Amino acid sequence: MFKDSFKYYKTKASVPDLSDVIDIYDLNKFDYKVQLFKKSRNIGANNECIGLIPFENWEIYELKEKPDLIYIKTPFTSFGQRYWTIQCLENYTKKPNKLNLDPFNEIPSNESWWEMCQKYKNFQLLKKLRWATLGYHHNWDTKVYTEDFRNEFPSDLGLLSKIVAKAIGYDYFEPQAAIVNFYHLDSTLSGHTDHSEINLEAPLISFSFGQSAIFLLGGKTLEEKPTPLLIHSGDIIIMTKEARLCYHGIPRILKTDNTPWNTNNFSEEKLANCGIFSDHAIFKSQNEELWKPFGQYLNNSRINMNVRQVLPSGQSSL
Ligand SMILES: O=C(O)CCC(=O)C(=O)O
Repeated sequence: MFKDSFKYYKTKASVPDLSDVIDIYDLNKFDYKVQLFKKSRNIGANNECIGLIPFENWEIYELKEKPDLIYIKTPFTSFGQRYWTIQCLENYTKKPNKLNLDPFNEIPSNESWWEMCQKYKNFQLLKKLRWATLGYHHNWDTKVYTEDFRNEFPSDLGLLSKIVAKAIGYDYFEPQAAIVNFYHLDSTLSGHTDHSEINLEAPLISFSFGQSAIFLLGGKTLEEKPTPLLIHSGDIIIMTKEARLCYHGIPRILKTDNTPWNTNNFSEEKLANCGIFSDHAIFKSQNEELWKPFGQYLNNSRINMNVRQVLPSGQSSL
C-alpha cells in the first residue's frame, strides 16, 4: 500500500489528484483529520534570535488518526528561514561534516561545496549535493552510528531543536545527529523507517525550507496505506512515539508560489541584540545581493534538516 501511494504521487505521466493531501493551510477542509495539539508548553522567552515567531502565535497540530505525528505550522520568521537556509547551504556543508559528494573528491580541501558552486558558477555540482550529515554521522551502509564517525553537533541547530522539543513536552531532548537533505524538483526519498538511533523514545524533529513536498506517513509495515501531508517552507514535523517507528517518504516536490523567505521583515534594532544573526555578513549588511544565490537555490529546491537524539538520556557516548 505504501509503495502504491508513493508511485501514485511520484508519477510525472499524469498530474496526481491532491485533494486527499492534508494541507494545514486549509484547515477548514481537513478539520476531520487534524486537531490542535493540546499538550504544548509555553516556552516563554523571546525566541526571535533563533528565527522563531513568539510562542503565543505558534499553531501546533496533531493528526486525529496518528496523534504521534505533530505538525507545527511555520513558526519561523522570514529572517529565520533565511538564516537556516544559509546555515544548511554554506556552513553545514563544510568539513568536518560529511556529504554524499565526499567519495568523488571534487572539492579540494581548501574549498567548500558552496564556495565552489558560487565561485565557478558550477551548477552541476550545485545539483549533485543530496545530503550532509552532522554530529553522529549516519552510516548509509551499516545504518549503525559509531564514536569514530562523530563530530560536534552545531550549537545553533542544537538550541533550535531543544526549544522545539520543549514546546511539545520533551524537556531533556539532546540533539546528537542530523541529516540535511537537499531536494530538487525531480527528487524523491523512498519510504523508510529511522531506527539507527538507540533512543527511539526521543522525537525526530524535521525542519523544511524552500519548495513544498508531499510527505507520506505510513504504518510500521509497508502494508498500511499512508497519510499524505503537504509540507510548506518553514513547517516542522515531529515524529514521536509510534510515529517515530513508521514508514515515511517524499514522493514529490511541488513548486510553490509562496516564498516567505523573500519577505524582508528584518528589524535592525532587533538584530543588534541577536548574537548569532548579527555576526553574519548577510544580516549585518542587510545586503540583498548577498542573499540572492541562496534565494535562487530555494526557488527550485527544498532543504530538510532532521534532528535526532541517538543516545539514551544521561549517556554521553555509545
Ligand atoms: O525530507 C523530509 O521531509 C523527510 C526526510 C527523512 O525522512 C529522512 O531524512 O529520514
